[in-house]
Amino acid sequence: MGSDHEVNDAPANSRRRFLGKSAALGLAGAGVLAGCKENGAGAPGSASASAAAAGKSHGASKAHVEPGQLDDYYLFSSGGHSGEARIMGVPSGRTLRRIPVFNIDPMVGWGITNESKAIIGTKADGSLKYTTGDTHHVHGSYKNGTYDGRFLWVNDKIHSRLARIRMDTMECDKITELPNVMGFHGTFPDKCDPVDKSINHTTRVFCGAEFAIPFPNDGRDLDDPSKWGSLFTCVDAETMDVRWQVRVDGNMDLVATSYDGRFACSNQYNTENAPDQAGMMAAERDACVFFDVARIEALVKAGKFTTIGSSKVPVVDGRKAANPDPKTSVTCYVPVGKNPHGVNASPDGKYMVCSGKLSPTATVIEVALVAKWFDGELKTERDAVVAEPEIGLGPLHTAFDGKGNAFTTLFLDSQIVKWNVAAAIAQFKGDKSVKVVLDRVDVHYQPGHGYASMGETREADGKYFNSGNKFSKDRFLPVGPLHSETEQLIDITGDKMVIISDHTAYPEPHDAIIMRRDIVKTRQIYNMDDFPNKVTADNAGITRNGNKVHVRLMSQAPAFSMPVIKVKKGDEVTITLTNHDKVEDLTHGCAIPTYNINFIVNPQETKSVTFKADHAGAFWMYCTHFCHALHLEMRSRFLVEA
Ligand code: CUK
Ligand code: CUA
Ligand code: CA
Repeated sequence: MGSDHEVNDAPANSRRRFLGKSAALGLAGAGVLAGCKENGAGAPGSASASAAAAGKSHGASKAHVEPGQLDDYYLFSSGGHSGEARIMGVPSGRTLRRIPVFNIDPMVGWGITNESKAIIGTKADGSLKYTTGDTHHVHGSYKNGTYDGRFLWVNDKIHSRLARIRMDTMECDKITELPNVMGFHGTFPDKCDPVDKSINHTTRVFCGAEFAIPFPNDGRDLDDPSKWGSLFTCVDAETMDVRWQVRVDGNMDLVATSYDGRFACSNQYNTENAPDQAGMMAAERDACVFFDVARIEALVKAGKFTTIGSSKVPVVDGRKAANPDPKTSVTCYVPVGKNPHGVNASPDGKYMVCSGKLSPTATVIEVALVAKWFDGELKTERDAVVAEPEIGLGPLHTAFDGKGNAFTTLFLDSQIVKWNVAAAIAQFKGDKSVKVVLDRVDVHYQPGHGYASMGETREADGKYFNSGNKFSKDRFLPVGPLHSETEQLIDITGDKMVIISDHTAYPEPHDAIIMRRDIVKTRQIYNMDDFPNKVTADNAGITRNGNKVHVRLMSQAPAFSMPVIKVKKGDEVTITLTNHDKVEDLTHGCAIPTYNINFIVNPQETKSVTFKADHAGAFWMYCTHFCHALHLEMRSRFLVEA
């Protein structure tokens, strides 16, 4: 096949140097990507494809979870521009749940019920402020350097919102819109407090903004992008209020946090601060910016901040010009490869790895050396870099196995490369005898995020790596011009990576985490008393206040508590429904034709909807969720008098 992507062919990369500007521009071009199918690695029949096929027969049993058996891990995934988050089982790849967050989901009634609308946010007229979202990164709350199973956070890149999902119910309970930023992309919770070491759990969530905008963005400075800027934001993990922001030089992309709590950091691909693509690729190096959290908060406490527009959030200046002395600086810009992508913390807490994207390298930054720079003991920021191995073309994201090895997705090479961090450091020091790249495996095709089981915790266990591929091309039955994405699960327990299964993903997941199942403790049913508006036999029925009608309804299989509900045209109707069934998994639905009402209530749960009764007639309010042999008969007459 004439492929130069041989498995284990480390030297193949040595002849590829940094991508030139024109080649890099081609990155975005369809030609380059389309070419992968015909000529690229892993095309059907190539050596590497047969290697993958061989792996399949070997691995099929490893990914197979017998009927009735449970997976060992949960996979919590972003859903991209679907606006949702998702839960899958690992290793089976079974889809377990979709969690609506920034999108509307009639299955559960997200964006339809009053309760979910209040979380998403409404305009003065009660309609939703936004109905779209773009989720990229899901991360869990930490305790002692590993997941504690309390919360997940997920970003919305379109409208710069951070959402929290409570893991006992796997539902979004808060959404915060970040002020004065655009393109909120990377997010990561802290792992402990930078000052008070007794606080060894997540209390802050950090958010990086990709796009520069005018401050405030009210129509000023439209023709002068040199005045635009980006802010790094800290959100309180409990209250979800925005605590502070930092103005930076350049932009931010992905975010990572150190295990000691001192730093958050973000890779920057636009240190040039350019408004156009050519300008964003002008510099040979970009940076990974480190934030000293305690110093930022000391400045906020001392009142050394500004505010922007109508926002009251303190904004600290983290630009280089405002921070000439490392000993007092709040930021440290460590030079890394050209236009880097992900930044990931190694599970031993020692390193941050920035993937090169337009450079065929990964940059390894030692956290302790960054701390030395902040103490004034390091000559240059670059001295914090302890390795920069060449690993392949288009490195995007790196995961770890907890045994000293890193696994990086290579977007252009359509490969996962396994490399050893200690060997890379030795090589950087001048040892030419070490083998840095240990293995390569072709994936299908163009991987974006890759993540390992428990890989972003101190409990990284080196069992599975999932490659989130952006193109599936020929991997699945064709379903029209829009393809499914391919998620490929890789067994990383041995020296060689083995692809053990393909599963599909609706476009388009970015990052995800793989969490051991014993950490996740969900409720079986809701607690009725958690809902202040619960409906019981004491308050059920209809009450009227002027033209406001409140229908308090109960469901218990196979019936709603009222067979007939009569209102008048023009009434503002609120229906509050409490599900009195206590049996696990016994969900009822409530749909009203013409009125666009559709939601469910799980056992012991209460939800409400409010709408205007503007059509006279008879409407069957029916149960949508198959609940009983008399499910089809579970309906009431909603009558609207003319
Ligand atoms: S990003 Cu999509 S593959 Cu939004 Cu984390 Cu890198
Ligand atoms: Cu209740 Cu179907
Ligand atoms: Ca750049």
